[in-house]
Amino acid sequence: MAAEQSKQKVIFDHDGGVDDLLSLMLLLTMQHVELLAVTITPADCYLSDATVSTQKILAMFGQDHIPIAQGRLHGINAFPAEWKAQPKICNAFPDMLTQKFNSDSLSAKAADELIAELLMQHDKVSLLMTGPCSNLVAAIEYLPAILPAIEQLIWMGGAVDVPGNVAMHNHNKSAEWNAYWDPIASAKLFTYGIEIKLISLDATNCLPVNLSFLSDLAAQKGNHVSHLAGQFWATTINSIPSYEFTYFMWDVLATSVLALPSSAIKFEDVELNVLISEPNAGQTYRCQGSGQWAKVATWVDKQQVLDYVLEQFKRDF
Ligand code: AGV
Ligand code: CA
Repeated sequence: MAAEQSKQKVIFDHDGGVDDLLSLMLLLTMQHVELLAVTITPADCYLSDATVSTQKILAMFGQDHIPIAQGRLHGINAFPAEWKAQPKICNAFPDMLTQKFNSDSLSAKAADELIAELLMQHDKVSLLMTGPCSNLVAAIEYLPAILPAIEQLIWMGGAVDVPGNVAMHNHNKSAEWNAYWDPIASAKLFTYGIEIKLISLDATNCLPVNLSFLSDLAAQKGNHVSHLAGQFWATTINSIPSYEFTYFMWDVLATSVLALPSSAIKFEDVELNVLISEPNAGQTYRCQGSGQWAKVATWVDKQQVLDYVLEQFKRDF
């Protein structure tokens, strides 16, 4: 019990992409984390696929008592259908097909309701979000009293001093997709005074998935988790030939922030605001006086992140 109390409490909200699933695996390797729940945003995925993947990964790590809740909110700007379908293949790998899971762990509550409920019951909770922020924003709008329970929010989202990755007819590429999906929620997120660590494209751009890293991971494929992670990452190598050609370790970097030493990542305090109208919807920009201060990751020790991921995936569960 005493050991449990000293653990870092985390609620993880993801949106079912391949790197969201890898992030869940990485999170489950972290001995210092007590995972309170996993909630799913139906953004860069199909909700049913993402739910099964989540249930099976939790079961694989012997953690299938952890509650899961599905999001009921949909952003204004849908993800391309090809991207949403991409993680489907993860559920088709033999290790995933044969994995049993606990269907009781799927909560009858919606994601925003479960987040609100848990933040009423716990304090000093870290939120890790690797998709859009709509579930959290809805929870706060419904119950602002939960705000003091949030110790920090680590969010993979935004692009501050670098171009975004939204390439749509109504956009000028100034935004990152998680912030663009629901730009109104993204703008609200920076009004509550939450301690936000923003893992934006500024930091993730240095971590493309490449064969050198995958070779290092393959060298430890005798380990079950490394083997499955290698298969998941392999599906991103022929990154969907629409809009963009490189798959990055976006969410995996954000997840690593829970464990990386301060020497491995630099944050800059930036006053930020979010635009909500096209062609800039979801753009996270530096402002003066009208925004909220956030810690934006500006530099990461790339090798330290990769070494950490390799080390964690080497462990047996
Ligand atoms: O913008 C990065 C976010 C991350 O949370 N997602 C993918 C990651 O899960 C959207 C995204 C950007 N480019 C993509 C994305 C691509 N080429 N394929 C799939 N998703
Ligand atoms: Ca994601």
